[in-house]
Amino acid sequence: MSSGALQQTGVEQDQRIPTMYHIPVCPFSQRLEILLSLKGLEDRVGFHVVDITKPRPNWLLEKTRGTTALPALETEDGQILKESMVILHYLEDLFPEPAVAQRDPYRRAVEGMMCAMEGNFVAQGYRYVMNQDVNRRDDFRRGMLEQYARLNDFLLEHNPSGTYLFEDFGLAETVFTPFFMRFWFLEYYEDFDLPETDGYARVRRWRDACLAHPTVRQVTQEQVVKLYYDYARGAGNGALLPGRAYSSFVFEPGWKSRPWPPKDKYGHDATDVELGLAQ
Ligand code: GAZ
Repeated sequence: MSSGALQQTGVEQDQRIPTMYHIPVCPFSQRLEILLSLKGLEDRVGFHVVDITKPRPNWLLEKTRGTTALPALETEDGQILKESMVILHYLEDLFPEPAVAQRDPYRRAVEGMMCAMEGNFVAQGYRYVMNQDVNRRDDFRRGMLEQYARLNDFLLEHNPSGTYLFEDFGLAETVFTPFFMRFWFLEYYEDFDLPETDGYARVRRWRDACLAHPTVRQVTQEQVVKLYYDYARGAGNGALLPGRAYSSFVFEPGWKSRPWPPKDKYGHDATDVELGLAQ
């Protein structure tokens, strides 16, 4: 569970606090967990876990008016907010102290420009892990490196000698770190890592500091590698692969008890039994 020590509330939750509906190990939800952890406010939001491998319950679809993507936040007075970036800013406004986002207009704009780079970065990493054509591996690797090079250049422009975008781990770090963690699946399934060259030194320093930060421990590398096996075989979002009865995102059996999946994602289809999902 990515909710860790966070409070778990049911449908009959205490309406005096906002409630987050989320999928464990969802990187978009982890952004909100990191933000609350930075503020020391984990207990000010209730967390309700939703199983991505099952159809959404009707009571939840009613709340979201039919959309299935999570996270969704139910405010104290029962309004529904969607989109992790929107919810991040809402929580930042609702609980302004300590500030995680920049307050100065110029700095806020710089932070905003970096956050605006997340979409392409995320999309490239997921296209890469989901690629099933062994002949296209190099194209995806190059595309991923180009994304890191852009981040490197941005950091060199705005804070060449620092570690984070500004002095401390802030909003840009909150937005990107869950994907640095998900991209552990690229190390495992694609043998991808940043080259140890000057062209990536600044973004490497940033990424490594983000990964080492005490507020980002909601998921582990082992958990990401095991749960995202199906993505590495081309099936995203809890979808079932041919010949399989269980998604690698199921809650039971828990990921800790399962063996590490085969590293060669272009090899044979691992079975439910081989993945520790069935006896
Ligand atoms: N833009 C939304 C946000 O909150 O920022 C995205 C939320 C989202 O995609 N949530 C996923 C979900 O609920 C779980 S995490 N999916 C089930 C459903 O029914 O929609 C997905 C991607 C992607 C990269 C990562 C993920 C992912 O594309 O990890 O595309 C759908 C999903 C690059």
